[in-house]
Amino acid sequence: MAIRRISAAEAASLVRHDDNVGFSGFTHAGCPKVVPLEIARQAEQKHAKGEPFAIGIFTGASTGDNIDGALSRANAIKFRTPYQTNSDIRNATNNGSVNYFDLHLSTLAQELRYGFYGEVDVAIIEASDITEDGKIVPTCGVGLAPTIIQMAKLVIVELNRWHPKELRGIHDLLNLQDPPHREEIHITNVRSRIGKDYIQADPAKIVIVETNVPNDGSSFAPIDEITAKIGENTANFLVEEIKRGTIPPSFLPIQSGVGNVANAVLAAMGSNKDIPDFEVYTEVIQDAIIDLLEKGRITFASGGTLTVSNPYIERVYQNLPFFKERILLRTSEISNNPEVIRRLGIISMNTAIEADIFGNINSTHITGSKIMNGLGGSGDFTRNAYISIFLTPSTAKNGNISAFVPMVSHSDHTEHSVKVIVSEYGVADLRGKSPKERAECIIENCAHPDYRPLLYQYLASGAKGQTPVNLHNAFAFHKAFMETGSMKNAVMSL
Ligand code: 0RQ
Repeated sequence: MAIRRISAAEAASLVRHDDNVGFSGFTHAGCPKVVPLEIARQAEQKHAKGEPFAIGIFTGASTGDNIDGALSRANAIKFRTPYQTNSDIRNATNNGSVNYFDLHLSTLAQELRYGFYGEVDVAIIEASDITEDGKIVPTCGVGLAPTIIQMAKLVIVELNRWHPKELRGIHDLLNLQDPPHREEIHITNVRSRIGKDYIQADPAKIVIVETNVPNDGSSFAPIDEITAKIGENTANFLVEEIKRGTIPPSFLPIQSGVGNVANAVLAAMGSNKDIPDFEVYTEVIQDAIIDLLEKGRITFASGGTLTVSNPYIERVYQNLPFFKERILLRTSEISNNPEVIRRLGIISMNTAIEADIFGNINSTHITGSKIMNGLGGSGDFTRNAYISIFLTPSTAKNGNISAFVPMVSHSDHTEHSVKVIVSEYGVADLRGKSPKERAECIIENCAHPDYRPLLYQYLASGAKGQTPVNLHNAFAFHKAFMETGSMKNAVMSL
């Protein structure tokens, strides 16, 4: 029997108040676009009638505005995990109207299967193709799709004709076995394939909504002087590591984080002649990776998503056979898997919001309390990398915020996992250094010169001990920013 085709409104009406809903995709790529908008519209109608309506949301990572934006504006979110970047859901989270909990992206699929977060009632999946016997081919981002399809009682497939059905073959899809006898994940190089190019679902639980809607991929900020310099410093550091033999001459696979800084660093690596052609094993494939695949500087990219701007996705789709030979899209459980990251010897490069002078990193919170985006995969990679690198401009907000502070206002990655920090001023190689040596290295090489005297003052005020912190002054920078609008006005009590 053919799978039932229904309208988006009819599909949305199958989602009930209090349901837990899993959405496919990772960032805006691969997310369903039409049904969530309808869910938001129907939620507003229910609220107007005084009826409750809110759902729990599981995703691969951030989503498009049609999910996080529309559903938070409609007050239709019971809880949300993991990682988000939409300003409306960020505001709703920070004003307490959305319950958001953050976790390492690699862990969510297995924790869903373990039952930590209850049932998955509905899976809503964007597909580029589907067969009548239930073989679902995702689009340009995968995320949790195999797990939520397996667990859900109802699978709503948005068959989006904007994506070519010839995408089939670009994915490597599977669910891992559960402990205690999980076998090794047999990925021994970035090109290894261990799964299928589709997800099998029981056709009896599928309904299809046909759509034709473009991605909402916006462009990256142009590379400016500061991000270009961070890129150059990172590339030069990697070249020196090759020269001293700590990175093999054939090089190692690269993970690069999300955002403008990471995009700029990849571009700088691509134009540095002393870095050999390289491979990428990452979660987010951004614009710079497409440029470098075309130039042959990147020879293969394994990721979880093609989070590229729309002109770039069109370039990929116009030359699909070329890119299918060079790109593999995996689930977040595999793209970010600690076992694989450790085995392949990934060099991780992620962006910090702030770092403290001892090497602890805050990737997620502004002045301790307000969430920015979330942890994403930064922890999956940082804790398991061959070398973990953090990148950051030395200041933010016209120089009034120093990215290097006495103590981070929120801690995501500890001094034990962070090996190298890079700013536009230079590179702090923290390997083999005591906390005091790390502090001097970070202040001297990475902090903005305007903040170095204050940071040295803080260090000098530190208590005797292994780590010279001063609990009276630890948040002097943040306090000065909150009270005067600039960390430059920090006062140390000595
Ligand atoms: O704000 O946009 O208002 O100007 O933060 O900063 O410098 O443009 O950097 O786009 O690379 O994002 C850490 C947020 C950096 C991101 C973060 C303000 C700054 C600007 C953005 P404006 P930039 P990026 C893989 C890995 C965590 C998840 C992760 C992120 C805005 O990289 O979310 O690594 N990382 N995932 O002005 C106040 C500070 C600030 C500050 C920067 N100290 N205080 N504002 N900003 N530092 C991907 C996935 O997991 C999917």
